[in-house]
Amino acid sequence: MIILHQGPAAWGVANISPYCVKLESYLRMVGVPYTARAADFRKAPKGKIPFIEEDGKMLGDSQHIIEHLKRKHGDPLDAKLSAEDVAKGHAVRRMLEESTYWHIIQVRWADEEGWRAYRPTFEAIFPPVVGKVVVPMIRRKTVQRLRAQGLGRHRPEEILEMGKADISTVAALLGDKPYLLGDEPSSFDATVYAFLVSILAFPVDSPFRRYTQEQQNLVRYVQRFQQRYFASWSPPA
Ligand SMILES: N[C@@H](CCC(=O)N[C@@H](CS)C(=O)NCC(=O)O)C(=O)O
Repeated sequence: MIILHQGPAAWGVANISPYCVKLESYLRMVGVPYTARAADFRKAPKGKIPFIEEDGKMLGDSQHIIEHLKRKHGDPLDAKLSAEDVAKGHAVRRMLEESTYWHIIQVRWADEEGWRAYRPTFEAIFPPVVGKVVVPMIRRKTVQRLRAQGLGRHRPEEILEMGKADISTVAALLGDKPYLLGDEPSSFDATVYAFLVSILAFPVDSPFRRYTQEQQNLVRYVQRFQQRYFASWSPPA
């Protein structure tokens, strides 16, 4: 049984981290059994979440873990995809994980309204006194990372336009299809669902979330995926 080390659930979503939602989604899609556990970052092989423990070995990075699981258990979701579809899925996944991710960070960590909503959720990961001290330091570091990545250097209206362009891209590629690449889900849907639900479920009415909510096909997509793979899920007690 795989042990999935990850962050906490919040806002009715399996995890506060989109990468953790992605990996948990994939495990559910392929039916690989797992138990979830609160991550201890000191054990994280790449210093990030999620990571897994399997036969006493730790493995980090959601995508490396998925590739490992494909090698070990086969690849029922992607085996029949054309090279063009794999390329399309890869491009969307990279965009969401390397670009759209920073818009999620901007809304939660940098924007004041987002931070007011996110802070208590993030603080709850730590013992009470520790959280009050450590979390403001993590916020400073995260905002510095936003600048280092580049997004944090732009004006708010420029950031919004850049985020909207990512969302429009997913909406246009999805179109009326039930899943990103057609009638059946592929592993890429784990990422698409994870990042969209992370935007839509965060309880702040930001212009970025509003724009995403306006893309009806994306909203329906998230509901469809959730119904199929998370109907039996409930927040850990
Ligand atoms: N490429 C990694 C990214 C994981 C990632 O960035 N996780 C964030 C949480 S959303 C994290 O652990 N951040 C802590 C840090 O960067 O120090 C993956 O796919 O697993």
